[in-house]
Order: sequence, then C-alpha cells, then structure tokens
Amino acid sequence: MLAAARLYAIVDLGYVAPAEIEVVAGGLIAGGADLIQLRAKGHGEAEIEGFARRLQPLCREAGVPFIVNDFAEIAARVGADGVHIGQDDGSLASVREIVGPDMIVGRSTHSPAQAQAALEEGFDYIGFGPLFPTPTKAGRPGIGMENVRGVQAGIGAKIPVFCIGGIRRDNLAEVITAGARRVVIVSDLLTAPDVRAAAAEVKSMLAGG
Ligand code: TZP
Ligand code: MG
Repeated sequence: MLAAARLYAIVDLGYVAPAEIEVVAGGLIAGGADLIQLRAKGHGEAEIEGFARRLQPLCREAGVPFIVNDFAEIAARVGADGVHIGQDDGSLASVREIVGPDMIVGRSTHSPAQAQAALEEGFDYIGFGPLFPTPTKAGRPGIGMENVRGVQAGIGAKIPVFCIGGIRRDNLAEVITAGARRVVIVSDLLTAPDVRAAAAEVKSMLAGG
C-alpha cells in the first residue's frame, strides 16, 4: 500500500479542531488520500493518544495506513500502521526497539544527503522538503524544487519519496513537472471548503488526469 501511495494527507491539529478529526479524516480518505498521519504539535501525549485511538479504527476500516507523527510509543500502543520522525528524533534502530520490525517508519529529510542517509539507514519512506516556506512549519526556509527530480529518480526508485511543504493545488502542476510523483499536502487540503473534493482534485492531478 505504501508503494502505491501518491497522496499523503495529515490531520494536523493546527488546522483541525479536536472535535472534527474524524470528519476531516473521513473527507480526506473519501477524496482518495492514500496515507493518513496524525500531527498534533503542542498537544500533550495523553491527548495525542486519545486522538490516535479515534483515528486508528477509522483508517483501518478504510484500508488506509495510519501514521502517528513523532511518538513511537503512542503508535505502538494504539496499533497504528506507522510512525513518522524528524531529523532530530533519533535513529531508526531506536524507533524499531519500540515499534518492532513490521511498522512503517518514515523520516523527514531536507536535502539530498539526508534523503540518501535515510535510505541507507533503512527507513520505509521519506518526506522531502519543505519545498516552499509554509505556515505549517514556520521558520524553515524552502529548499526549492531543483533536487526533486534527482531524489525521486535515485532514492525514489528504492523507497517512496513524498515531496512536502507549501504544496497546494495551485502549484502542484509545477511540482509534478519538477519531478515529484508523491506529495504530502496539509494546509491546502485542511483549509479547503470541501476537503474531499480538494483531495480528489490532487489525486487526479497526481494520476496525470
Ligand atoms: N514538514 C515539512 S513541511 C511540513 C512538514 C510537516 C508542513 C507541510 O504543510 P503544508 O501546509 O502542506 O505546507
Ligand atoms: Mg517530528
């Protein structure tokens, strides 16, 4: 399922009220999101575990892998399909000690060298970006699109590479032209008046249709 995934959507509590997480996840899935991540920066661990316990069965029922951002222990406890970690969140081995051999483990990367290192370490997929500055991850410079094609061709031949950061429906065509095959989109989907329709539009663009 990971190998075929094109649109990685995130239920980000920076955009979604706690009471709305199921309806938003449902809309993303109905629109064709291939992976769902829970991201809840600034919320406490008990609260995040509660959010995860609400989303996990919904994603399982839909057959969409459910990934927890940052917290391997929570991913393991709630029976998530995966966990996503950043550059400063330790080694793959340290995460595998918590989640075991079978869970999907993804890594954020911000350069071709980090992407190559994540591949060599054995991560199941990478995020590559932020391509553009984004309010969802304020304070980080965009890395631009010049390395997208090379990383997609090299690393992307071995593990899925999801371009991320400031990607919107109105610049997605450029990102695809720059070589991207798979994307993570957060704010453009979550702030759309119709989340399902927005996700479906992205899926259609990624499919070349
Ligand atoms: N990591 C790199 S950029 C980013 C994350 C989590 C946020 C992407 O969000 P958006 O709103 O699609 O720019
Ligand atoms: Mg992180």
